[in-house]
Amino acid sequence: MNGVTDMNIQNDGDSSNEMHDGSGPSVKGSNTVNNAQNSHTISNLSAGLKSVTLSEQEQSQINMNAIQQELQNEGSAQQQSRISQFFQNQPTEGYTLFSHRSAPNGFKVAIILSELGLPFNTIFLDFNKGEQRAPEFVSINPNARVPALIDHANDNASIWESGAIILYLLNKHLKENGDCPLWSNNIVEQAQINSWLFFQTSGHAPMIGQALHFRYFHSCPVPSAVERYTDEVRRVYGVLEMALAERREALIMELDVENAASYSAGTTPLSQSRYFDYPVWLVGDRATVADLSFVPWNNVVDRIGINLKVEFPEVYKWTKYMMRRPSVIRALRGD
Ligand SMILES: N[C@@H](CCC(=O)N[C@@H](CS)C(=O)NCC(=O)O)C(=O)O
Repeated sequence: MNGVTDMNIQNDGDSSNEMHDGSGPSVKGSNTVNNAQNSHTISNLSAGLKSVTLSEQEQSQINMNAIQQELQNEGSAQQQSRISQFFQNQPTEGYTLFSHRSAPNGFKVAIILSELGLPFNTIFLDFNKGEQRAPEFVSINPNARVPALIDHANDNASIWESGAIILYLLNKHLKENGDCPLWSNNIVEQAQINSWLFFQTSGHAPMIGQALHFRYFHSCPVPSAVERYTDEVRRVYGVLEMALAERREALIMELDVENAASYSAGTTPLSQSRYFDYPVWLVGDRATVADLSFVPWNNVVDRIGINLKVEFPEVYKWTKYMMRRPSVIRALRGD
């Protein structure tokens, strides 16, 4: 932005007519830009601007800035109108999910909505246009990030933070149906599911997010940051791998009874069991939100150089099973 110093405007000391249009020089009273050559005089721009002389180059820069500002204003008016329009005329039923085309946290919620068979529409915000900072959106998510959800059938109740949204959907489903396939009626199991869910939202997603940031988007290379966050993601996957491997061992011992003794003695490797590729889940004997919340991030982790198939085979099998579920496929497609 052009400023007083750039334009070398001299203040005559009269501050009563200060003006600033945001795109050009800040000018006060009778200011003069001194340029020996190629200068001309602009007058009558405002009562406060009596005489300012500018070089042609400076003048064309000002014109360019003014045009850019106008285009920006136009763009932001359009963007606000899309979001404003929605908020002024909200649906009366179903859910609206605010997401972004490349935001795993948004797809996480879409997967749960889809799994529960709930009717929802997705508004994919345009971050380049700053739609996440539109006042109406910030009024439902003070953190100005996706995802956020509106439950139109419940007085347009709005919820933000992916974990909180998921818990809302589970509790509502449980209350209305007396049961929820992705959750549990048992409070101990609920706590176990929550442990994994909180681990996902606080330990898994942010570490991958930081690793991606330092690998691709940071303003300058910081190899130590790339290494630290990638290592931390590997540590997180180590925790998951161990938990799933324990579940696998328990399952094989339970179902492969005739070979259990040789597995225990270590004379036959577990990989020879016909249950070695059988699906296992973090809590209980079915997929819950503990498992499904990891899917969209597992789907992008190769971009930070982690090969799940090679490095974390149980995590890989687990992810593959979840990725085959029709509702997960639909949600990841953005349907
Ligand atoms: N802890 C939040 C994280 C939300 C978040 O960071 N969302 C990202 C996309 S995955 C976002 O909206 N970024 C927009 C921005 O940084 O302006 C959650 O799980 O909902």
